[in-house]
Amino acid sequence: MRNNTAYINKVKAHILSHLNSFQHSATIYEASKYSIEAGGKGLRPLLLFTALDALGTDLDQGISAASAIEMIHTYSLIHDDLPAMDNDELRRGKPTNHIVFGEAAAILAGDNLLNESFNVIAKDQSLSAEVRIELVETISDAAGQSGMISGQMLDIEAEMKTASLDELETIHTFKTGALIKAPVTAACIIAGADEDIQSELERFSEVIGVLFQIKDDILDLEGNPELTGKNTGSDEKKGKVTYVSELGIDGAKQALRKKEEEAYSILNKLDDSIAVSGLREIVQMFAQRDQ
Ligand code: GRG
Repeated sequence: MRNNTAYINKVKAHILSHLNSFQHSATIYEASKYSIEAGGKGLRPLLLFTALDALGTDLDQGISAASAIEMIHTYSLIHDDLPAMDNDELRRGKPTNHIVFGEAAAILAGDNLLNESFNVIAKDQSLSAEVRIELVETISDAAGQSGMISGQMLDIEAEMKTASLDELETIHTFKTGALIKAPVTAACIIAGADEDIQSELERFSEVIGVLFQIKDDILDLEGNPELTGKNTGSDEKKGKVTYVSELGIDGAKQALRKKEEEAYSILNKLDDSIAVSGLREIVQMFAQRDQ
């Protein structure tokens, strides 16, 4: 796991070196760089490297896919913070991209990161053309209308009405879950994983995707604003339906524990075939994070 954490720095360096290699606008480069360097935890790259490790594959092979997913995650946060969406002035305790660079540059920096994410994979000569195409298909499915984009739209529409818990789960499966599943699928593609192992690992990623969101809602209410970079209770104040608003704080904590148990039980089943200890640490980290 420690080794995988070092790889997150490699990912950020890889993204910046890619962006710096052929840019024509200093503003777009600086605005893209600002959010890549703004202190994201790198959970999605960490998940990709940990899954690769579990599958016994060289972590260097995951750098382009991990970079692409982190770039898409970063773009989604830049756009999510815009006045037309969540209208947030702080992210990770720092001024949001549009506050520093203005709305037009923030929109373009987000667009830039999305487009360049696929370029990073296309340019990775260490992967076969077939693997690169499969990665582009998986990651664009997760980011586009089959995943995050639809989730974001459903979430915006849900603010106009009272969403049920089922609707909330659907929203998060697409909005947040898709980009948590993508690193695991990407690792399986790169490693050429056995079909059954891939399907169990994907089920695992779906469970920790929900766990991640429940924890996010708990932190939104109880977290330290200096660490999380958000106003405590901010989603509640915006009238959004959350796991906490639906289940109460104790119910949300119980739901979190249930997802933790489900994740561990999948890993216990996989224990004979792959090296699951790093993935166990990820469950712990997702459930116990304070930011
Ligand atoms: C605008 C196209 C578009 C999509 C936005 C994911 C998303 C869709 C918006 C983010 C809103 C949000 C705060 C959701 C809660 C879960 C989440 C994605 C939290 C941030 O992820 P972390 O904790 O972020 O991995 P860091 O800052 O560590 O990178």
